[in-house]
Amino acid sequence: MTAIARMTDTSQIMPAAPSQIPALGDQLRWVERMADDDRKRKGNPGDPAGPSTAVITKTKPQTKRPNMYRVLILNDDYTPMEFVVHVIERFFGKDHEAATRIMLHVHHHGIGECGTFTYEVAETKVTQVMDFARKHQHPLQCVMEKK
Ligand code: TYC
Repeated sequence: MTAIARMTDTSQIMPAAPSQIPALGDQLRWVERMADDDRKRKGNPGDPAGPSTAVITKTKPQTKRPNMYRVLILNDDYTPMEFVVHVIERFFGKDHEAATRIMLHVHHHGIGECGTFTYEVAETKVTQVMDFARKHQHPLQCVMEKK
């Protein structure tokens, strides 16, 4: 409400009886005082937000960590070890030593992790590995698992 608008609420400024209407000087001082109150509440003219339009600023950062997925390969009796090493190098960016370590882990334990990715990247890796294994007629299996 502006100072001028508040003038219509005469109960705040004037006694009820018309015979006691304040002198013009008093009315002008009242208007000035009300305008001053408004400035204190709203800031100066040109300030974007007054009291009724205040926006509560969130302090919590609006960044969320994405769900992550492990991409795993499974052991089988037929896929050649060197093929598995090649797959791990080619699709998971591992050097020969790391790829060999992962392949041997899978060979001995039945399953092993090639990497951790967001959903769409993990899904793409699984598809690439499965397509590549099928193309070479190996039964190698690749799956993803939510962390
Ligand atoms: N067990 C396979 C062999 O003896 C090798 C192998 C390793 C296959 C890892 C799949 O994910 C695999 N030829």
